[in-house]
Amino acid sequence: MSSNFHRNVSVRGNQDFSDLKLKAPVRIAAGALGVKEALRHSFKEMGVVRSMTALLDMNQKNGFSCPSCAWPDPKKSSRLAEYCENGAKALADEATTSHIGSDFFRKYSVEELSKFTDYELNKLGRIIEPLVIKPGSVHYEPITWQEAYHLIASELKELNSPNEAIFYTSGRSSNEAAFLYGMFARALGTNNMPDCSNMCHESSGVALGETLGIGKGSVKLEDLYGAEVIIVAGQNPGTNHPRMLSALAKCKANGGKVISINPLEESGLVNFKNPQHLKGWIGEADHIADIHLPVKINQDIPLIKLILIRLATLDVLSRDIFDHKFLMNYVDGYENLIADLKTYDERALLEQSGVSKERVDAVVNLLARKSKIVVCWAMGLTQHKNGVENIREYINLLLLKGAIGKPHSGTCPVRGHSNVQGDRSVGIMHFVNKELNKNIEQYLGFSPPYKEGYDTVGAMKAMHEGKAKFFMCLGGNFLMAASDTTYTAEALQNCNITVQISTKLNRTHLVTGKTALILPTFGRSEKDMKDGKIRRITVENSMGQVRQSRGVLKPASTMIKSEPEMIAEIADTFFEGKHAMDWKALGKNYELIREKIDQVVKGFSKTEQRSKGSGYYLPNNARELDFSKLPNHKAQLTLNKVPQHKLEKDEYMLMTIRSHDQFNTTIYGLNDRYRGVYNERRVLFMNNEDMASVGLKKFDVVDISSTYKGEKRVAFQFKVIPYAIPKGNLAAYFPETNVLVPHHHFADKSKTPSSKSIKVRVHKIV
Ligand SMILES: Nc1nc2c(c(=O)[nH]1)N[C@H]1C(S)=C(S)[C@@H](COP(=O)(O)OP(=O)(O)OC[C@H]3O[C@@H](n4cnc5c(=O)[nH]c(N)nc54)[C@H](O)[C@@H]3O)O[C@H]1N2
Ligand SMILES: Nc1nc2c(c(=O)[nH]1)N[C@H]1C(S)=C(S)[C@@H](COP(=O)(O)OP(=O)(O)OC[C@H]3O[C@@H](n4cnc5c(=O)[nH]c(N)nc54)[C@H](O)[C@@H]3O)O[C@H]1N2
Ligand SMILES: [Mo]
Repeated sequence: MSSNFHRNVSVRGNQDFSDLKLKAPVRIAAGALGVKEALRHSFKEMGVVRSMTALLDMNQKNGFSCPSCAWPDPKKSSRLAEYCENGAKALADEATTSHIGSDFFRKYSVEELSKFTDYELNKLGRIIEPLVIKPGSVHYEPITWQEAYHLIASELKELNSPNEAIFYTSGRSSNEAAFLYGMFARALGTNNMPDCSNMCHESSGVALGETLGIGKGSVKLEDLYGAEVIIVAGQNPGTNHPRMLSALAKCKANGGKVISINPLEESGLVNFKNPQHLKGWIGEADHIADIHLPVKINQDIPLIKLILIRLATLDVLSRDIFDHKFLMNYVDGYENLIADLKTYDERALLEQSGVSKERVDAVVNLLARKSKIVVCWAMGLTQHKNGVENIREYINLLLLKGAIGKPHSGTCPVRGHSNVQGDRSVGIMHFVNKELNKNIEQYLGFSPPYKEGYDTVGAMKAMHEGKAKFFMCLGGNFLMAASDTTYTAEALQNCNITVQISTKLNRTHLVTGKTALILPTFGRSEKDMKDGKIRRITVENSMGQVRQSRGVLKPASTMIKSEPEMIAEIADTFFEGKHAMDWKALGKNYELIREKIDQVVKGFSKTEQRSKGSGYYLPNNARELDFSKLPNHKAQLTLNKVPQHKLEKDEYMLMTIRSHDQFNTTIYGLNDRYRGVYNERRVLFMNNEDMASVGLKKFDVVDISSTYKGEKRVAFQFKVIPYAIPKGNLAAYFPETNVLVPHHHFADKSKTPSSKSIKVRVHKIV
């Protein structure tokens, strides 16, 4: 395999096909099969004793917070353990007893390692000592922690400006680590803090900020239980947030209805067995979605507009479909919105949405008489050019119905990484928060920068153009997570140094700057001991609740360090002990970090005590109906354009989605049983009629290409499989298809890469 990259590394890994098999999709999510899968993974990776110790403490009050998604824990957690198959897989993955140290890296060069697939790289196990690869060398070798700190400090000192340094964060870290990391970047003098949420829920943050004055959701878990209608839009909870299915089932048991809006009929939404109840093991499955609207990719706006028009027509007659009292008191823009809705043609909207009239009728009839409505959403709405507008259109629906700031109604952007929301709260952001900056000056004693920094796509470009030379990552797998894989690889290789704080090996460790460091750290399930005591950290879940987390397992090695401690040591080495903040002390004692967070970050207070037990909620202005930060002190209805994609005759719209056996770029296995796919990830889901019309048969091998601004990008060799997906639409897995997303193809305002709407062509090669 030849490569254009230094050290001859490959950005793709081995491309041989495995033995692809298709079966009928498993339609029932979770249940006994889910538990069996979870235990199988755990026992294989960590053995029975370690597995049971960890699983019984996960998401329990004195245990640790699940490292997988950010779904909150119920008040009364079930004795059968509050975890799901994916949480257990994430745990097994981080607490695995397979380890790799310097011997391993002496044996394999980075070129050889880069031929492994992402699945194989992850399987190698935990990294157990700090490592460096020097310019001219092709092997990682051991380095002491002190040498690593000094290397980082000296590279930082060589920069012409602090803005040549970039500090990326993935959402698995703790509030304590993220706070120190963000404050170190600011103390150095830069706001270059891209984070995974730029690629994830940034569109939600922007849309919610503009319309409701807070970039987070407004509901608590209990709100879902009593909702009359829950809309699940652009989200696949059976795979990505399985514990959410219990909340949906509870809502239904209380008489609520669930509407799914998704190009695919995803398994968890069809049938669900709750493994936490006996009935879930032996009894019947709950049917979750009452109505499924198979919207075409990125046609949510026409669909919701149509629903709003139909509701508005009913409201003209009875005046009780919309909540006029609520609109009068709390909402701006009603007349404008109604006038705008009148300019659309219902038939054209229906046609564009791809949904049948009967199903739209059913949704209109249901919504007309209900007011307790929750909208849940994830990447199916955010990762489009108009991601911000997508979400604003759904918020229009909630505002018209008065479904904000009342029990059992509101917004529920379902977060991805387990602490992505906490990271942002405590200061990981590329933009400037003036209030935070003032508090930093007052309580931390230094002046933070006031110039906006790079977000993810900005960071890629800056490195590519040679404007940034130092790239550090607090977790994550930047190369594979970011768009435009080849461009991102070139960007990383332009750096003088890339530094990864990681648990496990991934491709970002192989396609690196001239020098690269791997600083191995604890997983959340592991005991972080200092002077004979276990230290605890805090995290914030998807609903704004802050709680403690404390590891229970023996760490993978005695040579790894905690994230807060190593960040503090780096800062202390850089400042040579001379800085307004006492970094060394903070790195030792996290209580001191929590004190600083309480002083500096709005809404945090007495975290030391209040994060114990089930934790505490951060303030939420939308929940209180306080819109004082917005124009006229009111929530904002918005006018959102219907998207026009202008596809060429041979172009399709492709969305890049997750399989059931992965956590983002970490590939646990090659199966996606909920979609009936086994042993292979390079597959292209295609509508049967589309296949027939271009003469493609099951398992034909194709290349997929995208052409933007005259540049063609190709994802090589995918096997076509027939699937129930709207005509003209395609789906394939992320990150294999990230090569197709141009670095300049992102959402307006939020700059979230448009990884769910990529115009592509399909070329048969075999
Ligand atoms: N097991 C597991 N859990 C995870 C993750 C994981 O990789 N594995 N990742 C975590 C992270 S970081 C995140 S952000 C979340 C992601 O959670 P999801 O957003 O559920 O993940 P995706 O697979 O990206 O799924 C997007 C869904 O949106 C639908 N969709 C795509 N385009 C459109 C559209 O235009 N309109 C509508 N209405 N629907 C559309 C797709 O069919 C798919 O069902 O999950 C988190 N939890
Ligand atoms: N095409 C396309 N691209 C996408 C998406 C998509 O749907 N389609 N989704 C986007 C989304 S929603 C997200 S959130 C991003 C994800 O982007 P990232 O957060 O950058 O990627 P992950 O795959 O979650 O990172 C996995 C790595 O994190 C490290 N890790 C795991 N646990 C820990 C820990 O406890 N501490 C530390 N320090 N490191 C740890 C391990 O080394 C592991 O290899 O990808 C985005 N990219
Ligand atoms: Mo995410």
